[in-house]
Amino acid sequence: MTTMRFDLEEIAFHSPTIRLAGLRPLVNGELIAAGDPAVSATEEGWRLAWELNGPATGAGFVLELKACELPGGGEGLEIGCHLTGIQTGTVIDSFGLRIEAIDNVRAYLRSGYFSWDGSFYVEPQQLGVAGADPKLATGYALSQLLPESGEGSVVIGFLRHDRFQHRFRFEPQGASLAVAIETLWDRIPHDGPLQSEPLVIFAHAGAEEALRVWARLVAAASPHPPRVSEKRITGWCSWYNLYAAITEENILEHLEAARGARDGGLRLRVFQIDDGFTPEMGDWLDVKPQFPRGMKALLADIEAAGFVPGLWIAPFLVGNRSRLFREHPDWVVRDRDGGGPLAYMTFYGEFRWHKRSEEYYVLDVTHPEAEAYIRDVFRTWRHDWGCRYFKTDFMNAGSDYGPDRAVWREAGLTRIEVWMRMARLIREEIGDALWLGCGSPLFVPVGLVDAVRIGRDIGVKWAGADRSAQSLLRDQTTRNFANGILWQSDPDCVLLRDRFHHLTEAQVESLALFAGLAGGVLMTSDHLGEISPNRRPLLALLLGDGVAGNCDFPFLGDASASEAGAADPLILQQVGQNSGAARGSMVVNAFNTADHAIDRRIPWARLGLSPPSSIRDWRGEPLEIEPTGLRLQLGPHESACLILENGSFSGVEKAPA
Ligand code: 9PG
Repeated sequence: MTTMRFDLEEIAFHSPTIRLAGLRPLVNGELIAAGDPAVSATEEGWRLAWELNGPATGAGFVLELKACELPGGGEGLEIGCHLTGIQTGTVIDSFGLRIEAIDNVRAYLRSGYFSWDGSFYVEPQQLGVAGADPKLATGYALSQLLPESGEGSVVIGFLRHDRFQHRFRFEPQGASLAVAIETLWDRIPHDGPLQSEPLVIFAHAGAEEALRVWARLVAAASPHPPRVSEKRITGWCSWYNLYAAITEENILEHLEAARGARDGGLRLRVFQIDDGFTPEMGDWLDVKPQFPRGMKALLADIEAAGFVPGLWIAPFLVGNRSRLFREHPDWVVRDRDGGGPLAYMTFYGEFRWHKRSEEYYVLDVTHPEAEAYIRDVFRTWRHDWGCRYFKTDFMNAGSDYGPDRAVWREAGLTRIEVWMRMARLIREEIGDALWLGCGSPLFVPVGLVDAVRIGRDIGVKWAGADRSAQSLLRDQTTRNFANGILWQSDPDCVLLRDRFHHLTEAQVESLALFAGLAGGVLMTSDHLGEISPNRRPLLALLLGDGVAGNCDFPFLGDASASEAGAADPLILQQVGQNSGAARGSMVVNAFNTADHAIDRRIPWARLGLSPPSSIRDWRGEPLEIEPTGLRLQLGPHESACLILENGSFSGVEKAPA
């Protein structure tokens, strides 16, 4: 059993591989402890107490440590972090713990706060490089440390996310790594003692499974139990084909096509109209003339066709040209600097995102009238218009700014308490409708949303940081662990059409397999009557029986298979099928993300398997079985999606890498 222990002499955490030493209190980003902590035993563990100086002279910083049981077995440590004796009126932006020396770290997980800001492993030496992306040095909610030598990982993360934002700042420290782990207190009033949410630290033999353990702890600590339904969210969304050029006519044409495909056996459930039907952000009850009958009649048509009708909204956004802003300029969040409206997004040039506004502000949900308005919007959409699937977008507009930047009508709330007002009211108004959070904090809405977008927008090209395939490859692997535990994960729509993109046949197929096999949200924007006969079976395979599932990325965080120091271009995905007709079979999808061909043999034990009795590709073509391992010969960006039969796969223990 892998355990994490605390060494009282050294004042350090020890996993079998990684040591974390040099603990220092941080208040408002500054190290303000005088000397070493006084250590004492408590009923449950230990108490470390520091006396503070600087602006907090007379105050104390306390860490309470105790053992905690991990779901699935094993023990970790739970850390409570407190400030005591801080004078009322002392403004606290943040406080937490700095760990000065983390040894034997090959890489750490930089976990982005919301859908679009990415989660990926960073090697500490990348931080020192001039011009390095500043995102590398800052993560949120949790981190994972992978050892330089030895196996397994260490996870450090907070248990609750519905009151504070938690920040991890990384810094190279000689040959080791330092991290500041802070609670963003956001200047809320206090009368002396300040307490953080519990932080856990534990060691684990695996990488992805370790992150799942954290997700289960978060699920258990959540004030609302996670909404994880058996039913997978599948369907059609207008954005990635029609974009903003939607009209009642072309929506109905796509509806007919979707109905035909569904009646032909494809498990399509939701039919969602994306951005483009409202004239301005904020004016959510107005509809463009392209929808002459309004949305209610159109949603009724969608319902009558047997789909769950869905709509897109960006509830925090208010365009400067909206009627809402013209009539209620006091309903938006103000910028502390200058007192004008805080601009979350600006479009001063030619590109104006198919609307008129130059600036987008943030709806101040702490204003009672603004709250009443946005409640009315959700209530009307749900109960009058008949919307039963909500894609709420740009949700990070409500979590990006703290009180150092933003002024809300009601003071004294953390940014996350403000965000949660919006999130709770949405769930209250939409009842049991389905809800996908997009551009959304990942862990704050656990128990409120049904699904979360886990990456950036899909595009029509392979390479690049934005609207390309490549960012999905990165974010889907590092965020897959939460799928089915905290919510269904949404890798964004899969592109299936034959024309109007810059992707090769191999790329389209690989990307569809990669997203679809994950078992969470699976939507497409393409015209379902125009899917070519050779892609249709692929979509049918991926949609399966409509039951939500999950997959493993068994090589996540593994450097042993890397080519010449670079990250391994081979992504391996495994789906166990322990139910129904597929009992005893296992799907292994091998995706060569490199620009060159690869030829590999993966030993069966590394896949946690014995040699199967048969292998066929997803089209049914049989493959030769090699006794030593799975032979993979893949062209650039090509995938092999293989179905392995054996009859005894369930419960096979994974061999160590
Ligand atoms: C609708 C889209 C889709 C998509 C979302 C989100 O800055 N921008 O101009 C910008 C445009 C679109 C966008 C993000 C940023 O994408 O992820 O699925 O719903 O909005 O406008």
